[in-house]
Amino acid sequence: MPTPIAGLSAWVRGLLIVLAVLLLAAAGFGLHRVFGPGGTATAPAGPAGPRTADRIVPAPLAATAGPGPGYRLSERTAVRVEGAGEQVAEVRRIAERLADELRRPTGYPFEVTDGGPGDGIRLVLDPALPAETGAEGYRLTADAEGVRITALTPAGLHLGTRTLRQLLPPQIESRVPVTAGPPWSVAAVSVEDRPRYAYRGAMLDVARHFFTVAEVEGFIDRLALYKINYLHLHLTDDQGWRIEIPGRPALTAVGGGSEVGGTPGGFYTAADYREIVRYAQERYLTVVPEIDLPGHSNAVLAAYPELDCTGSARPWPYTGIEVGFSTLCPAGEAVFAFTGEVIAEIARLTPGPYLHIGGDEVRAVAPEAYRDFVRRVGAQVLAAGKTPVGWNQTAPAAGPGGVGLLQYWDGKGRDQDVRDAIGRGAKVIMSPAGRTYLDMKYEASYPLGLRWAGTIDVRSAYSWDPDTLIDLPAGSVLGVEAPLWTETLDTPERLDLMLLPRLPALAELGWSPKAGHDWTGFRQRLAEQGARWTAAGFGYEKRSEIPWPAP
Ligand code: TNX
Repeated sequence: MPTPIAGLSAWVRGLLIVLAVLLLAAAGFGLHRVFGPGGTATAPAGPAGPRTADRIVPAPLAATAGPGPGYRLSERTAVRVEGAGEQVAEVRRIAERLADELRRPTGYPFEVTDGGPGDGIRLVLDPALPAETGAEGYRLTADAEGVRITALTPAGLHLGTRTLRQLLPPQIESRVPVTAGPPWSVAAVSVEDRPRYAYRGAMLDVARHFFTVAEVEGFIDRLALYKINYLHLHLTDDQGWRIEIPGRPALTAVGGGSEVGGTPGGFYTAADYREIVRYAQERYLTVVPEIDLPGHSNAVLAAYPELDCTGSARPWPYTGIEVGFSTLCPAGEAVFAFTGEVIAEIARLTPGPYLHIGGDEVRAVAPEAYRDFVRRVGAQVLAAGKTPVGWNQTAPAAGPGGVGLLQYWDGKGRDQDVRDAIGRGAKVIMSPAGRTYLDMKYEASYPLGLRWAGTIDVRSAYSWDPDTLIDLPAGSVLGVEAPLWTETLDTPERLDLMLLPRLPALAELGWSPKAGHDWTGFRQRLAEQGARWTAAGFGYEKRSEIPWPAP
């Protein structure tokens, strides 16, 4: 049957087809919201096409594909800093770091300049942005003229640059020149973004196995990709003490020299620790140091046996993985002199607002004595100018003058204690072991990790809501954290296998609006992160739940 256009001349037919294609393209690329509360993603462009905003992890608050071809980086692309006031120097440092990251794979010079006309990547501090943009929000637009990131703060600009990297092809993560690379293009887009929670953390246990400064910095690199803003370091435990304290040399001389399995361990000098803090800060992560008290303290008891008044110490070195046996003497001036010295030094070395005092799994002390101990140590932390953080067992000691922030990890019927503490003014970080513990196995047969809190595949790491997992008053959850305990993890390669791909699941719960959470879309976006990790030289576990593209 002849179609209605069959009778027209070939020329007119051609014109109609071109018009139809243009109309379809306009409908597809028109101001279409790809993410937003309850929004859905548009179909992703093919792997070779420019990367669109529907591929970002964690998903932004809102992203709109723009008209036109977007922006292509070239030899002439400059990074331009705009704004006035004292924060401009910091924006310049962000620009320098972005330029440096882009130079390595592309080979382009990426000159950093002040404002000026012309195309390029613009970082703009804009006090006229709406207040709801907040301390970490940003806007990013890309069109043929370039990329423009605006924010109220340098932190917001930095986070915008993390999104920009995800809008470029995966090879942009390469630390070495990419010779046969793709075009370095960003699709036309407009992104508006800010986090759901102020606290998005990950913890590394450097006590069960020690990790060097360079290895911790590598860990920070992985967190920074996903807008994680707190690094909690578990610095002390039964198997080792990992930070130098002046006046208490045996802590490291004795307690630093071993780890799980009996290998040599190690510790950080004050300079090492400051370097970790600096590296984290440069990537807008705040270090939260943890000194675990009064339990998990066998290394202290080995170094200073006079602090053991209950006879809880095991012979040193303790290289096993049992928990809950050791405790410092819960009372007496000698123990508080010790905790006071340690807290003062850690507070002195730490610019961030928090100091974690542990408080978990103390089986050898009666509840009253435990509560009084935690209160007193909490007061020492406050006197040192920091907010005390404790695992949820410290809830009875939380409130004014004591622990201000609880890290929720085990249910065990203690939820009411947490609610009571919230009633006294405490806030909560959600780290439920069965969802966020990155040392749990993916499945029972997985060779690494533990399984006391169950197995955690990527889907279960993603499919829960920090606000409602337990019944808490609205507004009491400050954020989320994924702890990585290292009883079974002794190399950075093994850390990677547990961290990736589960960390991005937690990062998205912490950053993206709840209404946009969607496993089907998330696993698609996560699949594309694999090529980024490979380009960056990061290992990951190729879980079959994720539709990784064929190599
Ligand atoms: C529980 S969670 C612990 C740690 C262990 C971890 C192993 C918490 C506060 N305590 O001491 O390393 O389980 O998964």
